[in-house]
Amino acid sequence: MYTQAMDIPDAATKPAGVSRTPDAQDAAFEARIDADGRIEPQDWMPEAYRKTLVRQISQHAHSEIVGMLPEGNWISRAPSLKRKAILIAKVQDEGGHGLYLYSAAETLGTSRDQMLDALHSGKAKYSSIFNYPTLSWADVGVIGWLVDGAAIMNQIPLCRCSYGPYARAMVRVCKEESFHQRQGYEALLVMMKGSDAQKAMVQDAVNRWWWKCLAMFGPPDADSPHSAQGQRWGIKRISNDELRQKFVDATVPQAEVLGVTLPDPDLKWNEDRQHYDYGQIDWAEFWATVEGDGPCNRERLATRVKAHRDGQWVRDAALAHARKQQERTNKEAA
Ligand code: BYC
Repeated sequence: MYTQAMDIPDAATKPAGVSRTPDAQDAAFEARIDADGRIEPQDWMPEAYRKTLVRQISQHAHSEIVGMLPEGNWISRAPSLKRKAILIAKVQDEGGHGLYLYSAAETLGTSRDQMLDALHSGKAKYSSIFNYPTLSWADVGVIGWLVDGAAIMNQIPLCRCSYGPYARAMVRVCKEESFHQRQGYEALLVMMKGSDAQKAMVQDAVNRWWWKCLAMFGPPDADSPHSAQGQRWGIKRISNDELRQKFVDATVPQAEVLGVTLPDPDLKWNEDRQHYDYGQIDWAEFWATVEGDGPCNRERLATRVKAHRDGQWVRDAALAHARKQQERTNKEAA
């Protein structure tokens, strides 16, 4: 899909037979970025740009794969066949997103094995949000509404990321995330028309997930080591704080329609700013979770490592099949 073999060099790559000096390569890259152009796998790029993308795209891929676990827990306990079918489709989509993203990261010269080793050894990060438990069926609806809602807010600007394969993968991912968000919100709307116990279950889930979703956007801009350079390179288009604010502004009216309270006494419309003000996020708790000490970090990682080990026979069988096919082709060609 991302093969470079047939690509014709263009403005930012060296013309055939002409070797560019490092300064000229750098200038061509910067000019392309300044012109809001796309960088493709065959283009020269600074090592720091490549590393930043490998870090972000692989963390994003890990988040999609680990993100299958909290909701996957509920597939066998979904309250109806309809909800079960929707949930299976959603969790399967997340798996697909992980695979596109691993493929996009591979175009930067890293291997799937290297990325998975980093995840399984605890070196690589994945989104903090997936280290919290899903305690009731309402959590599945709230993950769709708030977690996928936050994910879309963060990911729409990534469709314009300067790195082509990542930007293109994000277009499809965002379309699917939009379905995920709607199915979650619709499931909650149905519950909020139900019994008092169902309404209480939704409110409890909102109370537990709200603050974690705000933290998902990453540290405040002033404490975000990668933001300035990420924005300079056109990888990040909108800052962590700006996206968080957009998410709050979009979600408050949705909560009103749903009939739930967002658990923040400081949440109020600010006429001067034309935005909602909101309270303090617990950053100590966020960092503890990111560093491996959240309620489910160990369980999530252990589940992924076991799944990978249990899948070894599938990888072995696929390789044996590919070898056999190759031998047959070679024999026929001989
Ligand atoms: N959790 O300088 P910063 C989904 C780390 S999956 C953990 O702001 P950056 C879904 C950050 O990595 C959603 N770590 O960094 C799936 C960095 O650490 P390192 C996943 C976090 O990269 C299933 C350090 O903090 N989405 O949609 O400029 C079901 C400093 O941060 C978090 C993506 O991955 C966090 N929340 O900005 C449902 C989107 N936040 O690497 C839904 C792509 C920050 O130096 N990624 N850190 O060790 C991004 O947009 C950016 O990487 C971030 C962080 C906004 C997340």
